[in-house]
Amino acid sequence: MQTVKKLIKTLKNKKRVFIQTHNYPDHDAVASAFALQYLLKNFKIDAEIIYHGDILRDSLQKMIEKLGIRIQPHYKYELTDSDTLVIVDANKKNKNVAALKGHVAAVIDHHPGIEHEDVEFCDIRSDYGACASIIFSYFAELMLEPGREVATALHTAINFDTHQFTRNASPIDIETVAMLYQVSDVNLVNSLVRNSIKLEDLKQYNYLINNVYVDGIFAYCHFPYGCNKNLLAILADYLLSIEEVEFVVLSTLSSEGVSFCVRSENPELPANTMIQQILEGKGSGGGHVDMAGGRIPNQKEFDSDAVCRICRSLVAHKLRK
Ligand SMILES: [Mn+2]
Repeated sequence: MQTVKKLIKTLKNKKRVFIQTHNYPDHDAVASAFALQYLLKNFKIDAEIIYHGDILRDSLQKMIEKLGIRIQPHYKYELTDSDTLVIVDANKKNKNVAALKGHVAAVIDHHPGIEHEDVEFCDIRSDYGACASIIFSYFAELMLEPGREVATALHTAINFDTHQFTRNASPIDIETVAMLYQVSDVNLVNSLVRNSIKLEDLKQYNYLINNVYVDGIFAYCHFPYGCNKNLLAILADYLLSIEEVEFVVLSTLSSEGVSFCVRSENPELPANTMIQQILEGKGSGGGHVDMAGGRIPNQKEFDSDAVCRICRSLVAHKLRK
C-alpha cells in the first residue's frame, strides 16, 4: 500500500496537475477526484478535474451542482506533454480512459489491475468497494478533516458503487461511511441515491420488460435504439433484483459501437472474465466479478442473437463444470 505522502511529493512543483476520471464518469469517479483535489489543495497543489465523454446521470449532475464540484471536459484545457495526470477510479491504458497528452504520474483505483512501471504512484486496492474509500484513507492518514461537501460526495459515492452495501462492500467501506456520516449532508446523500431515474427512463424499462430474454438464471436484452450507459447499469441491477436471475448481460448501440453491461451474483460466472470470453475476437471488456462492462467498436461485428447464444452456452458450460 502506498502512502499519500509519496503522492504529494510526486505532484509537488509540477506545472499543471489534472485529475482524470474514467470516461463517462460515475459518482465514485467524480467524488474521488473532488476529494483528492481538496486534499491536494491543502498542500498547495492546484489540480483540475477532467473527463472524457459525458456526465450521463441527472443524479450525478445534481451532485456536481449541489456540491460545487469544478469538473470540465479535458479539451477545455488543451493539455500538453508537460502536464501531469492523476487517474482515479480507473487505470492507465484502460479502454475506458482516454489517452490524453501529459504524463500519468499516479493511478488510484479499486478495480483489479496492474501497476505500470512508468507511473510513480500506483495505489490499487481491489478489495475496496469504492475508490472513494481509498481517498478517504488518505484523509485519515494525514488526519485531515474533509469538509461537508467532500464528505457528502464520498458518502454518496460509496453508496452508489457498493449498491447500498450489497456489492463488493468491504468492512473498510462500511467504517468509512460510519465516519463520513457524522459530517456529510445525509439528506442530500439519500436524495441523490434514491432518485436515480427520471420519468422518461420508464420507456427503457418498458422496452426491457417486453424484450428481455430469460433462460434459467441468465437474462439478456439488447437495446437497438440506444440506451445511455449509466441507465443500462441501473437496468442491469434491476434485472438482477429478480430472484430467479443471477447473470445479466445488456447491450446497446452507442456512438462507440456496441456497449455491454454485465452483472453477476453467481461466483461460477465472474462478470469480468465472462464478458472477455463473450466478446473474444470482436471487442474487449473488464471490471469486477460482480459487475463489468465491455464494448465492440464495430457495430457490423455485432449480432444480438449470436451474443445471446454465446452467453447461453457459456453459462451452461460453466455451471456444468
Ligand atoms: Mn468506482
